[in-house]
Amino acid sequence: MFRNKQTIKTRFIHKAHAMWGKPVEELTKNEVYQTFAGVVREVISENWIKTNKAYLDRQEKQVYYFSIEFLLGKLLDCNLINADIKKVCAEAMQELGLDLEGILHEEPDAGLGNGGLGRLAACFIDSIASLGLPGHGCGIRYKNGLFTQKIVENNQVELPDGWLQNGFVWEFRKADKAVEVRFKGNAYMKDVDGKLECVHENYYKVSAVPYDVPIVGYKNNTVNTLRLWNAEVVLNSDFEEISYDAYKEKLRYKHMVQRITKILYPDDSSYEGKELRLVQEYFFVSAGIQSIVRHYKRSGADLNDFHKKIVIHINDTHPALAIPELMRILMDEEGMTWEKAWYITRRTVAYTNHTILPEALEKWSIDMFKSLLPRIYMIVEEINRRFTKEAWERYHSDDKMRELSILWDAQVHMARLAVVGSFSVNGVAQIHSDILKSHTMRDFHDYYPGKFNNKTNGITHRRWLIKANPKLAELINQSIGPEWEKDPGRLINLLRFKDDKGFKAEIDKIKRGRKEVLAKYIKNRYKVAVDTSSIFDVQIKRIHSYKRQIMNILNVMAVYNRMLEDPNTLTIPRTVIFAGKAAPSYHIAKLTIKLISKLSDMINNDKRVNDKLKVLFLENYSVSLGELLFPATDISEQISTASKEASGTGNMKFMMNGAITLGTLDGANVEIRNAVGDDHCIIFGLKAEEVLAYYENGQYSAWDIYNSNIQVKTVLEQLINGFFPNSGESFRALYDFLLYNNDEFFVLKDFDAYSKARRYSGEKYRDREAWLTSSIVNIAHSGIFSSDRTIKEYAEEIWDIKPVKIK
Ligand code: 4GP
Repeated sequence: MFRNKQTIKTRFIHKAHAMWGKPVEELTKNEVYQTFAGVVREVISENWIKTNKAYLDRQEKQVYYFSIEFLLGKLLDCNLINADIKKVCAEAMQELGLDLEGILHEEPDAGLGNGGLGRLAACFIDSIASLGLPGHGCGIRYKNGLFTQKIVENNQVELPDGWLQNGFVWEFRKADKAVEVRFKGNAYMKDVDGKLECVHENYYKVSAVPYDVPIVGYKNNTVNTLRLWNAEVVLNSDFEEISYDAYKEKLRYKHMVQRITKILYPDDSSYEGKELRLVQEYFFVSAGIQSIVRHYKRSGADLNDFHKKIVIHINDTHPALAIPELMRILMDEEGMTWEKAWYITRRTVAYTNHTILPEALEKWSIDMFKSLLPRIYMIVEEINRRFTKEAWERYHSDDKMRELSILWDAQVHMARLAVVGSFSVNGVAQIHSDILKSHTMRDFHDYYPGKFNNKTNGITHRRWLIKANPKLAELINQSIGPEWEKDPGRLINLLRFKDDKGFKAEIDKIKRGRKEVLAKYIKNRYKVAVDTSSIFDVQIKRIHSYKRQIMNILNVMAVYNRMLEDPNTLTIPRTVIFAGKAAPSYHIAKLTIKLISKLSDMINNDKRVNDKLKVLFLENYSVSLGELLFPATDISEQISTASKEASGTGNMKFMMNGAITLGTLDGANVEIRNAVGDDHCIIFGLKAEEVLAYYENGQYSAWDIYNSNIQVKTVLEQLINGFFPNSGESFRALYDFLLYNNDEFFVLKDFDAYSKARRYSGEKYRDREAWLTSSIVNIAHSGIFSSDRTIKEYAEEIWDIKPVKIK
């Protein structure tokens, strides 16, 4: 009933009166946004209620996707598109004298994630709902998202991201569904009438209050739930006595509780930081599982069938405590035996690994773990005792135990716990899954050969094409019809147009238009004029040594050097764009930003080159900035050291918007290359096997390259020889990292191949017709990288869940 223009207008006016006591003309921009989003929220709620009821009635199996990050970005536009009310809303707003595009801008980004893993979770819940699958997200309602990045005098500065300041329109606080989570204290087993029972006492309690966010499926009436947990104090009678000590204790407790959901990624360089992260992990996992079990029991189903009706998918190891927590609930609260509880748990939990970087594989000191979660520790110890006993009987080998034991070297190894306690372990691209099996988790793969599988990542084409690039989506609709929106594999039909002059001209025009939009943004914000006929060459992702932004910028330095000698070096002007955040305590990453920013100042102000070359570092990379950048890009930089990037998903967003990949055979680049063919992407550099072999045989020497390659030597020396004015010794650490640390990520080794690939990309771009064909071929093949394909595979091959139709 809300779906016609008149009702939307009437609702809007009433809501404005009720919320602000003002007529529409007097509303501020933000008030307009909140009012409008409030109306949309009402439209969505109807189907939300229906969906929940259908799930309860039908008792279909459901999946819960547990993730410590959900990098949602803005939701309003996507909700309008998915609920199929964008057009009617735009008209209604226009008749009220308001502009929908302006309203959409007002929404803050929900930046509850660092990067790939968090954005993947957001794409997944969108696809789950859009495929009509019964599935929900479970995470943390951080009061501050990832920091806001500013570049001040070439340095990254981190400011708090208070995204909740004006409230979050999409959340529904469900105070009646709060649960209690317990920390610390002591736990022991006690004989009660001949039966051992666990006693956990002297713990402190935290109230976990859910905030539910509706996740709207694409034109299918399904509305699933993302449940985000907030930590709150438990008003406890113990504190009622108002002595000074009690008051102090109360304040201390309050402070401790509020910290839990205050920030996204506490600095874990200190003990307190690490402990807080573990607190967060247990907090949301315990709350999530308690609420699932409670809901399940209320539905009247038999707990013995839990695994037949529920899947808990853990997005990396941050939620791996789901395993001992489910065991705890089934045994301590539901009275099951160990054997029964383990049988159910191992059939309920599935695990995705997202990285093979050793520093990212979570480990906790046993001392910390045990003191924070005494009962959970007892359970982990018992899981490990039983597992290692079995493994010992099979191998009788200390070497094997070192690789397999969950408890080793005074640490709890979370990935091992996740493998032992789950029924499925998957990597996120074929090459990554293969490396997991052959290297990182080789011994586990030998032990449980059937457990490992691959699910190549994907991205939601609704956000990354339909929303981010509406003109391209419209052109596709006109050319192959709208069926691809529900079945993105059909984008392949665009191949028909790969040599069609008229179609190519349209593609060219759309890209040009998006480059103009980006150029305008850059001009307004950075006062730099960029040439829209230059190649937009873009690397946007977290700043990390293995992603090798450093190789990109060193190449720009080399090009700059050459241009000063020969102004005709660059045949086609190029605009090199970077964006991405560095973790606050990651020194080398912050220096990389500084180097980019310094060089950008130099080049953009150097009249000798700046009509041909520009370099930009765009601040505060976010989902919304990505939506501006992906459609405007010509060249997608995917240059990680082969074997290191588990998948990448930015690579998919670029190709879907017609950019050409310039990359190594790493992560999903391999599958992109296989799909589009060598003529439509640019591949260079060491292969994963070669990189892994160097790590094993130790035969790489960065100094050899430095001494034999004059270009490499020159740019490295420029880091320390005063080439950058007023920089003193700033960049010596980068120089040392590349040389004295023997260039762990093979930047120097790949440097020449990369420079050649970049030069080749310029030549390729010059042949406009061929370039546009490549662009179309990329868009046509991008359907397989829709997260709908990925989620179908999860649903069929791991979760065993089926769509539920909502009338
Ligand atoms: C990322 C991986 O680095 C990236 O390759 C992958 O595409 C993404 O997960 C989603 O699977 N990992 C993380 C992380 O973001 O925090 O480990």
